[in-house]
Amino acid sequence: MIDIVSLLSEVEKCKNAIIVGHSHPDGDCVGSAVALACFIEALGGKADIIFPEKAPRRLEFLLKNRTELDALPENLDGYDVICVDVASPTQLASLKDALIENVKLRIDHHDVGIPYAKHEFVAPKAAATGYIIFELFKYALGESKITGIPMEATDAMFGAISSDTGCFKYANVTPATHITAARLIEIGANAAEINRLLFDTKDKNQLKAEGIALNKLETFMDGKISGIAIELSDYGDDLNIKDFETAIDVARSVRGAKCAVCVKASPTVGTFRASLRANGDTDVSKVAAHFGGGGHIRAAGCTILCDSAKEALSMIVAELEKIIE
Ligand SMILES: [Mn+2]
Repeated sequence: MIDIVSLLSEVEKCKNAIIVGHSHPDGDCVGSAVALACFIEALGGKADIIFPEKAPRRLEFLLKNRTELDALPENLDGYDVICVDVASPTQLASLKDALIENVKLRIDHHDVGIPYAKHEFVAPKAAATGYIIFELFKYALGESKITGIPMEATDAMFGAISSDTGCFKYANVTPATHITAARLIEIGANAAEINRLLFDTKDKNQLKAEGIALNKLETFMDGKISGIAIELSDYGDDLNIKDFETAIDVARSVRGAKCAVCVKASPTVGTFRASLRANGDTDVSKVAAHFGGGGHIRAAGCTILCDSAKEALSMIVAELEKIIE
């Protein structure tokens, strides 16, 4: 684990924080940002939240009554910028240029990444960044720096951990993950409702997108790789790239697939977003890194510039074939 004592002393100095998450914010990123905002407020400070793009609708419940900033302040003097769950500067996307020289703290659990903050607190063994925020709450409580854990933070941290572990299903889950989840439930986290909203609730458009993804499912290397390529034309009139966020799960669920890839055309012509997943020990973050992206061993992503999603998919499959046994 990280040095929680130094982390707390650094966070205590952040009286007017701007908490920043990564592009395409996920449940861990949103939940960790909310929980950290609650923590800084509990210490008597102020905290705002911003992501390169607004949190997707399915994660809005984690924000409760909090609003995201529409834009960064023109001048960051007097603000303490803290990044949560952001592995590398490229993940700051549209906020990168304004922030890159100004990030005071990075709280994260990605082991592959490029350091960019003045103080880096990275715990690769933590299943989620939300886990680290809970460590912070527990330590501060023990030191009587705060008087309690607000329910908003409890739910946000449970959501963060559940989200990054695929509802406690992924290989990143350790006994410590379950113990932490149990503690959060003990102090009131609405576990069943949060898990239902995270995993068993889908917009109609998302289901429609999964249907399209299913139709476009292909396998390679005798079924060891499953892939989906979503072209701009697949979006039709009513779908967009965000509706295809869970299409990767369709590819990942194919029996025998060691690796799954989903490539989606971005609205910017010639730009394709790829998600990679491994069902075993194949390190897909290496392939993502080959294309300038990053992530974890079993879940990673990258952006590829080429002519079609299909072409991007074959480029990735060619790299995966080199590392799959
Ligand atoms: Mn995370």
